[in-house]
Amino acid sequence: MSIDKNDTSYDTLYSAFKERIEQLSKLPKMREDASIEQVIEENGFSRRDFMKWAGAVTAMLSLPATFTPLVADAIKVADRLPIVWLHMAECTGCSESLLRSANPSIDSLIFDYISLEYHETLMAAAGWQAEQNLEGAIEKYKGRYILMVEGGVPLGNAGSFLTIGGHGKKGKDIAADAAASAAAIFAIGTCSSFGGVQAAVPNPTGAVPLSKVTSKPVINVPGCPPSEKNIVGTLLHYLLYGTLPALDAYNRPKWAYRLRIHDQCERRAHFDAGEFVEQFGDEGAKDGYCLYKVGCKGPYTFNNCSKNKFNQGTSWPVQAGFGCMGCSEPDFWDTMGTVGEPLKDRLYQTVFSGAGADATADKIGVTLLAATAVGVAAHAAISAIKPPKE
Ligand code: FSX
Ligand code: SF4
Ligand code: F3S
Repeated sequence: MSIDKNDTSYDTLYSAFKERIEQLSKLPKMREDASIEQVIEENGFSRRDFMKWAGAVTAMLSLPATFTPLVADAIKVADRLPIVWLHMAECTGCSESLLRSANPSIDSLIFDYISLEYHETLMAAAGWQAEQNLEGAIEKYKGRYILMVEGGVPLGNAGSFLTIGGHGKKGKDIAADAAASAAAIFAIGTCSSFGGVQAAVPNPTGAVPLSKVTSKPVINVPGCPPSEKNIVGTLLHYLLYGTLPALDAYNRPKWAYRLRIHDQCERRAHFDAGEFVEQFGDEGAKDGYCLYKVGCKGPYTFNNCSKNKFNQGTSWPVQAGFGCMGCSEPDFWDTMGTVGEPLKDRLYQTVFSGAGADATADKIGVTLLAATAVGVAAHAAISAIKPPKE
């Protein structure tokens, strides 16, 4: 049964998911050593923890709670989808956000469990063997594997950056060839989605988003790094639906990126009341006031960080008291102004405005952001008539 996007009834969706999980479960198991339940249990999580996690992911994907057992079942067949993970120009923070933790979360364990057929940070192979592994995985799982790419693709200097392997293949060609035979393509992190830090002015390596080296659809999962939940959730969504998710104007899954940081922020009441941190360490900071005046870019940024958080769900930038830097927006290094200072009424413009934008309600164009800027400026003005908290 394929999922009819016009039939939104949950009964139909439930049956379609069930059928898809059954189909996937018939594919060869790629991990013979252990089931995901075993892996989770061995790492100190109970079945109750696992179901609680599945319930949270179900809600995150905007599905009703009755779908929780299905989400849990989907995880059990997650090893049936082979994954090729490439590193382009980046800091490996995206992989690190999932993998390098003393106490792995359920998301990290799942990431570890899925069939990573090729991942340069994790695999033992090097040189010729690594190159062969990649070519072998692409050939063996042609049209079936999911391609996840971390990092921008440098096109400068005739694309000679990231030339690796025995055949001296260029990074841009490795990415383009892997994309050509993939069933689905996910750009993991802001670098892969939008170019990221290396694409910041003056962009010495000519770094571009992954979508510039393939004509196939690319789902962007930005954030520098993205949360582990948004990475695993994107995979799960594909597992369940078998199709690409609804996307916003920048090809980000709407289930994760449709709302602004500012609209889901625990400090929002202080913003509305005109109560701002005036400088780091002041009394307002101690009382958890709004961070807008010390540079929070939450009003211009679309992401679900306050819900998912980082470091095993312990905190996120605003909770930590620094504010949002806009890391899931295109070209945030260049367009979000000075760190620690507000954008005020400056218009937020990106090279993507118009080019990649569609005409949906989530058009993150100048109009919306200009309106936001006015709203922000008006609220910030309230604090001018309220004495700052000493
Ligand atoms: Fe780093 Fe990933 Fe930032 Fe980029 O993350 S955390 S520079 S988004 O590609 O490794
Ligand atoms: Fe939260 Fe930042 Fe918005 Fe203030 S400006 S309410 S800290 S997102
Ligand atoms: Fe990035 Fe802002 Fe979230 S800086 S991690 S989008 S709070």
